[in-house]
Amino acid sequence: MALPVLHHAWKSSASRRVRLCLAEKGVRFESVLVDLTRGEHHTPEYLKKNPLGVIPLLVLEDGRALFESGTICEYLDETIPDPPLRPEGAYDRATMRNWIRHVDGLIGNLIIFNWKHSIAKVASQWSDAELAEKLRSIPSKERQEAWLRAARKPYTEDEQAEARRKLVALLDRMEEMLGSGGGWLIGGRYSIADIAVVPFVKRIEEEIAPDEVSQAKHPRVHDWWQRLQARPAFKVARIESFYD
Ligand SMILES: N[C@@H](CCC(=O)N[C@@H](CS)C(=O)NCC(=O)O)C(=O)O
Repeated sequence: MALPVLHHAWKSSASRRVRLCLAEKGVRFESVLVDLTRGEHHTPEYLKKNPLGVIPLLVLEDGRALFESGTICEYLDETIPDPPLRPEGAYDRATMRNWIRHVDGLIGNLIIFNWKHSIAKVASQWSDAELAEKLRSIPSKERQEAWLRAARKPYTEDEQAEARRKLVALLDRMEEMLGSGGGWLIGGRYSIADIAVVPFVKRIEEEIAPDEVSQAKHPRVHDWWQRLQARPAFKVARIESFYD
């Protein structure tokens, strides 16, 4: 039988979420790696399947396509209920969706740190003509700007400090949510609410503000992070270092 096909990249935050979800569910999938620096997510064929021109994209066994990592994770949880990855009850599920939306809104702050590794290195080598052609194929204004910045205008120290501040505020918010006692962010069990934030915490701990994920600064987040990384799915999903 055909397997679902995941179009993704190992270091892409949104792809990491979907891989975590697939790993928790024990789903086998075919892996198609997308090279963002080659614009493989901006080709007409790709845009037909995901008009947003981003990864991940999950093509189901029957050929239908799904995009948006939070949506894909919810779909997987609805169609493969075991183990459950959404909290019980309509209110907690609604809260989970708002949380994912909140975290999604912070992605621009993560990009500032993530793209300086490989993406900016490649993009800064493009000629003006090459850059102009790449920008034309990008469907959203916001991402056009992100690529332009990567290619020509590195983020300033002030912009990086502001992005770091917003990402640390995410840890503050998590610390508060974890204070309600259940050990996980929403509804007392591990869920897509936790998965949504894993790629952020991984990068905050690795490079952006390592001492903030400490027992001293955010003790509940620190404990949550230890338990999260100990889950077998974390290894299977290959949430690995940006420096490798
Ligand atoms: N809200 C989307 C965000 C997807 C997204 O931003 N993906 C990034 C990688 S983490 C991407 O494709 N970036 C390439 C680009 O913007 O051109 C989701 O959760 O799936």
